[in-house]
Amino acid sequence: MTTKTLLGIFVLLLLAVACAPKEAAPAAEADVTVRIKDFAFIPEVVTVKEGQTIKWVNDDSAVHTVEANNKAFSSPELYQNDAWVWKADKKGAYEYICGIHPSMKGKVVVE
Ligand SMILES: [Cu+2]
Repeated sequence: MTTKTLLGIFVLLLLAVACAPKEAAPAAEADVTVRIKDFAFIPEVVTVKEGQTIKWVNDDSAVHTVEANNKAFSSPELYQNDAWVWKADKKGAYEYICGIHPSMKGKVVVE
């Protein structure tokens, strides 16, 4: 085969890879998921190991946030179907609220 032929095959392969249908990027994976539903965090208390991740998913049409009382974590405003992930990289117990509806309470325990 000539260099030109090899180059042609290479370009075709590149095109094939570039044009292959891609799967939608999966939502960020997490070790534990907390659903935000009907103005509550479900489950209200989650326990993870140090270094694991927690994902909050807002199932409500209302906007919510996830804010640790000790400021260890704070999410942006989560609209319906939005998700937010926090990596629990330090042991401890973290009580949190929704900054918009402070009566919504939850707790993360990192072991
Ligand atoms: Cu809220």
